[in-house]
Amino acid sequence: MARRAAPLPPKYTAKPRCYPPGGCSVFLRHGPGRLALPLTSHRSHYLRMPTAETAVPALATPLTKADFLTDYRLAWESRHASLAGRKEVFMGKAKFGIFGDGKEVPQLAMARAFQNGDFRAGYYRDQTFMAAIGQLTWEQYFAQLYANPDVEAEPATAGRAMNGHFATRMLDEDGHLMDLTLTKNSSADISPTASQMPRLLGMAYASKLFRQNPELHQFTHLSNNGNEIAFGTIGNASTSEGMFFEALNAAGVLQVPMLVSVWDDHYGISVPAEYQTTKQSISAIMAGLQRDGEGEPGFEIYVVRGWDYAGLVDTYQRAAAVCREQHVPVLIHVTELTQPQGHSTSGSHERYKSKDRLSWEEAHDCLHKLREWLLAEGHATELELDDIEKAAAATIKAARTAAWADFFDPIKAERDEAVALLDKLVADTGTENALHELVEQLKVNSTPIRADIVRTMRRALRHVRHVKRSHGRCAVQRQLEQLLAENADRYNSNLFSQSERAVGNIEEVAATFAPGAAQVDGREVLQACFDANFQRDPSIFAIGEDVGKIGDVNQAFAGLQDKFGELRVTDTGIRECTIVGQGIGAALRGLRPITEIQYLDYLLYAVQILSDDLACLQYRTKGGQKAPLIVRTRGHRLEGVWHSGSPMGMILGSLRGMHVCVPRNMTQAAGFYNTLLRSDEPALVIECLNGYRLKETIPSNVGEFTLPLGRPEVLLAGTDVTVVTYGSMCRIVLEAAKQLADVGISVEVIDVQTLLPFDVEHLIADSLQRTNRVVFADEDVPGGGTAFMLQHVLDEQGAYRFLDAQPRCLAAQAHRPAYSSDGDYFSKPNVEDVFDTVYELMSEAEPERFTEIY
Ligand SMILES: Cc1ncc(C[n+]2csc(CCOP(=O)(O)OP(=O)(O)O)c2C)c(N)n1
Ligand SMILES: [Mg+2]
Repeated sequence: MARRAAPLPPKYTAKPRCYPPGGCSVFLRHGPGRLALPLTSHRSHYLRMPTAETAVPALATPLTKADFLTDYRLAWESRHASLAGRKEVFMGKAKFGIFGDGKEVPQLAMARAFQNGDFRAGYYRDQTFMAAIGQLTWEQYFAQLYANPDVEAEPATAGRAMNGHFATRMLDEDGHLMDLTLTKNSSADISPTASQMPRLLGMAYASKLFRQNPELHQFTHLSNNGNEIAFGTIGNASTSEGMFFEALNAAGVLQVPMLVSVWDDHYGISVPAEYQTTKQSISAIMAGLQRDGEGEPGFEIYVVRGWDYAGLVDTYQRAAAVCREQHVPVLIHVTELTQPQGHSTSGSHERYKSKDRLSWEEAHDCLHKLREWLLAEGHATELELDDIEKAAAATIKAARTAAWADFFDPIKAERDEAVALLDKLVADTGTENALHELVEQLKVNSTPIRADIVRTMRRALRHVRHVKRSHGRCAVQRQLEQLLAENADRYNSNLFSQSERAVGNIEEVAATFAPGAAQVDGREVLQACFDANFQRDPSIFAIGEDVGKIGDVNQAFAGLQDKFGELRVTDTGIRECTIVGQGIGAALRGLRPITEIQYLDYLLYAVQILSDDLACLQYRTKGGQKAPLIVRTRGHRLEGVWHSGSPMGMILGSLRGMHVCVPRNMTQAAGFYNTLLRSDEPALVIECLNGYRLKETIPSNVGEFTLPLGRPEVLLAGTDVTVVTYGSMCRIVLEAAKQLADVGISVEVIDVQTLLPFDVEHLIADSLQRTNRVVFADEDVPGGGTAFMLQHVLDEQGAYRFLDAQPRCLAAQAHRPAYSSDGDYFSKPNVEDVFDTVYELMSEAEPERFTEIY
């Protein structure tokens, strides 16, 4: 398709729609003792979609000249930071840069509406906002650009997440949530466009729960009666993503204090709005969300130009007031923004913007407009503003210099220390060799990175491997080990919780069974478990499709909504991605959600957000944030293509940082829930879809007993072959084992119980030491869950040495399972498949005793 030139913004300055009709609203209320901000009519671009008028709130502290100049200074500091950041990348001091230039002014207005206790979920343009709320220093900004791995220097991500990824630290050194009502909070940004939206919804939803559920009023360190707004920011082009629409619809349904700002610069990298958004206007197409009046469901929608400081401050004050007080979600479409330096350091925007567009952007640069406004309104003189701009440049220069020294000096010191040790090695071995050259290279490297140091030391030790272990060689080795440990902490730590509530620290409590305990349907075991946990901890709640009124499609929550109320056991729309996001955001704020995905096959809709957001949260903040969300689902085997899936390979490959429990029955599932609900880590629990009506003995301590994660259970002891499996395959393997016993083969059946973590004590290797033969069986496609188990046992546990026969994997067919009982038999591993696989192993070993069947 031939691309038309992007329309010039001045064309869409066509008559703004104003409300009330006939004129735009007044700016900050005039009043005695208050500095009113006169807003001349020609600049009055504050727009509002038609609705009942809300009162114009006054700023708690009216803005003064000093405030304006503070904002001006911040705006210019931010701009200089962007300009300097780009240069740093081009000088090779950072690998990539994406900056907030052109978006400064609306962020200052947003910051003025942001209060202690509020939360942000945003994206990479928000440096001005983060600085304005006092949660980003310019040194930290540069530290992140340089990827400084020191959490003191770069508290958002410890250099892990690339520049422009903001976050505040919400956990103390012990991994406990701090008092979040006292601070301005930002959840941790991620790169996938619009992925901040699901979490944003959850953070706003938490405010609703804190306000409306009296049982939660005791948690005063988490919320001040639900007064907190969750502020979201998103680029105009990213609103094309499905999860943007899903999150907005859900917020309208839920009526939660979510305030979304769209920074509209007309582009998404090189692609203009005509390719992104119907009518090229997100506010126009979302207009149907607008509520009809106070007390009615829906949104408040505002449109305001991004260079109109006065209009922006006014809009944000109004928007935040209605959002905070009435829990009405708000969309603020901030138009006419620019990108002075283009999208990022990856290329220049001259390639795809016309000359006219570029000159329009120059003329509408929000900083220039802010300057014009300050002068026109008499708030400052040219001289004052010139001085502020100069001072801002100096501030940034100093911050950049300090941040670089802070980043680079320790590396240089490490390099110098390494060189000193390596020089001794060279002295031992002479200079006429490759080792000498290697060390010289490191010595003259003017910009070494840590990999250069470690690489050189590893190669140096390789060179001297034949030399007698000298003092020098041992010293290099010791230093290398220390550096490897330090770098493991810098780059590989904090995937999981380090607190005393990490799953491994939860006290083990055995299940107890009263004599003659009742045999009940599996779903009743779960129901009793949830009942007990809901009573124990008021911060636990469950949401999902059909979870509320009917108590989930398999009835494990039956009756619990009646007992605990609609805010604890809650139906949601069909929206897997934001069901999970709702849980992530609420868990971040200290609540304990259980979010349900109705069937495992539909987890696909949520895998992206689980992977990109939840699973890596602790890692990407180096322990600065946590979201102990439990995702409950069911699957493995039932009927047909979309209700029988067991895509473990997908899960295991994408959810590192979460725990994955695969209980074989509902009692085991209850044990995992009891453990997880006492810990502070996120997990996925996959129940057996065909197990809810099977009879189980209910433990007398059904809400208290805990199961450790990562400990397999031997379901049947045997001596000939070990079969390693989990979930609903356990029953099939046990049945096959019975039939194999009839022909004289003794099978040891092991249920791994959890795939992540996997057999932490290497119990499976112990079993293989006895049986010397192994089959890994599950219902995933070949190369999925079975390959994962095989890698762990043979490679990590080193159990290949115990094997007398080729290890075997028994999985489902490589396609989705077909419908009907025949479809199941021929798609999924069945008893005969297990029997034959084990029998073949024994037939190989003792062909005369176990003669070939076929
Ligand atoms: C899911 C996903 N697809 C593609 C990208 C690559 N990408 C990064 S930013 C961007 C454009 C975003 O444009 P917009 O939302 O308008 O924000 P702006 O950068 O213009 O402020 C794209 C396509 C990404 N980060 N995530
Ligand atoms: Mg854009």
